[in-house]
Formats: sequence, structure tokens, C-alpha cells
Amino acid sequence: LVQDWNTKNKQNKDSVPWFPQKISDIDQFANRILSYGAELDADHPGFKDQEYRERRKFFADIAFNYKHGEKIPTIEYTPQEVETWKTVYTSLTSLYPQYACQEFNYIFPLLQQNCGFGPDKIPQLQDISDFLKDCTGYTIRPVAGLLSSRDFLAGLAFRVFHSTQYIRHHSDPKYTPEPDICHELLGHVPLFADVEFAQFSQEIGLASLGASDDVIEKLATLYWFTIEFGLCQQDGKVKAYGAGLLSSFGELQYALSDKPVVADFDPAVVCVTKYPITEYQPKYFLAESFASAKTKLKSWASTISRPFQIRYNAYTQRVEILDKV
Ligand code: HBI
Ligand code: FE
Repeated sequence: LVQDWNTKNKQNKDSVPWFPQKISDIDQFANRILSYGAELDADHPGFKDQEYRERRKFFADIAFNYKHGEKIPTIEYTPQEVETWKTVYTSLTSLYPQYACQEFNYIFPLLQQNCGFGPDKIPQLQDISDFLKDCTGYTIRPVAGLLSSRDFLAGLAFRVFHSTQYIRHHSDPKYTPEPDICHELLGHVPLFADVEFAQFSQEIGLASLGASDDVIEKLATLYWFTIEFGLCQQDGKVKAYGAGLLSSFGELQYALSDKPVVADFDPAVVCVTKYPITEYQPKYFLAESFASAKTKLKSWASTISRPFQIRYNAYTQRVEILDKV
């Protein structure tokens, strides 16, 4: 057992990229944001809105200053922000009974009962983090903006989900060019309370630790076609479990129409499939169940060559590095 791979690795020539070995190491990602909250691009709906930009800076500072183990600050959302949430919440929840997978529909009422999900207020990240911890051990960290794939996936290895806390600009409630709290809470959060899905997500995370850039890209692609845009088979019908679908009124209906191509979930095929990021997906992948997707993913991941094996220790919230023999 090599206690500190990162130290040992410094002496190695065939260097392995740095990765967190304990959950508090994730504090080091906080300021490695690809697009920073207040510096909006010219085509962002909030670009010309000074008040919105200042609000985004407020949220970015919370995330930059957050440390593992702290309580996530409670936010007093403005009436305008709550109105945006209400518009999104009301339209999406009307689709879930027909379009969302059964695990999602089982958990959603629990979020209403335990975490204040509803149209009239924006739920607080700390309440959700506490609930997820109870269900599957997942916790939430506030994040200021987009992380690199490497950093974002590494969080999943420790059952940490990085969530934005700001909401999209009020001018266009159906559109956001980046993840916002509607996407995180309505799209992602429910399934992190499902045991099989939680394990599936962690497997992607564990496979990413210390991986080459090439493997990270494959894992990010797998993440995209499952956790963001996955479909699954249930009682002879196709349902959605991907967060990008469950948080998009338009794409959720499109994905379950006869327009896109739907192929069986096979990690070796999925991981090299190209995809657009600014339009509806032309192709989706269908899992039989989370359990079968996890089994397939694990067996694919075992074909990736790494100079060590990794084992997660849930008691210490550390990864243990085992030299390959
Ligand atoms: N960063 N904050 C944040 N949120 C995400 O959902 C996210 C990310 N970085 C990369 C990413 N998602 C994925 O598209 C994959 O690259 C892992
Ligand atoms: Fe997402």
C-alpha cells in the first residue's frame, strides 16, 4: 500500500497527473474555474445586466471561500430569482410523470417532503446535501462555474457533487448556456439519492483519478451520454435519467420522440462518440438499468491500463493506492 502516491510519483519518470486522495483535497479545485461566474461572455443573456453580474460575483465568492466540512451558506433568493425558478419548476414537473425514469419519480416527492422542493422557493444546497448524505453518502459542494473534466470527475470519486448556486438570467427562463441551480437541483440531485446510480457515478469518478488526458476525455464522454443525457428502458418503455434532459423542457420531449437515434449503452462505443454541446443531441444511449450500466462500465474501466489500483475507503473518505503486482 503506497500511502501517498503523489509524493512517490514525483520521483517517477512516467508521471501520473495529480489527483485528490482524500475528500478535503477537493478544496484545491475551488479556484480552478474554466469560466468564472461574474465574467460573462458577450452572448450570455445576463451580459449587459450589471445587477446580475454582481449577483454572480456574490455566488462565486461563496464557492471560492468554501472549505470541506463547512455548512453551505443559506441564500436569500430575490423575488425575481424565485419567479424564474417557479417558471422552470412548474413546466418541468408537469413532464416528469410521463418522461422521467421510475427512480427519479420515486425520489422527487421525498425531496419535496425533506428539502423544500416546490414552486415557491428555491431549495437550499445544505438541506439537499444532508438528505443525499443520508441516502447514498453523496454530498454537495458549491462551485463558482465550470470545472475541468478532470476536477469535476474526481469529485465523483468521493461522492461529491459540485453544484452551482446561482440561477439563470430572468430574461429567458427556458435557456441557460451553463449549469445553474435549476439544472443541478431538478436534473442531477434526485438520482444521486438512488443507490445504484450513486455507485455508477462514483465508478466514473474512480476511473478518472490519475488517468491520462485521453482517458479523461473518454470518461467525460461517458458522463455526457449517461449522467447528462442517458435514457433507460423501463417496462418496455424508454424513459429519461440524464440531467440535461430532465432539466430541459424541449429536449426531454424531443429525446423521447421518434426523431433521435437511440442505441444500446456500450461503454466502448459510447466513449468515442462525438456530440454537439449547443443543440439537441442527435443520438442517445439506452441503459437496461443502472445496475447493468454500472457492471458494463466497471468491466470497460478495468481494461484501462494504470500503474496502480485504487480502492475507496468510505470510513476515511480516502482512496487507497495499491501497487500493481
Ligand atoms: N463543472 N461545475 C461544473 N459542473 C458540471 O456539470 C461540469 C463541470 N465540468 C465538466 C462537466 N460538467 C462535464 O461536462 C464533463 O466534462 C465531466
Ligand atoms: Fe450537468
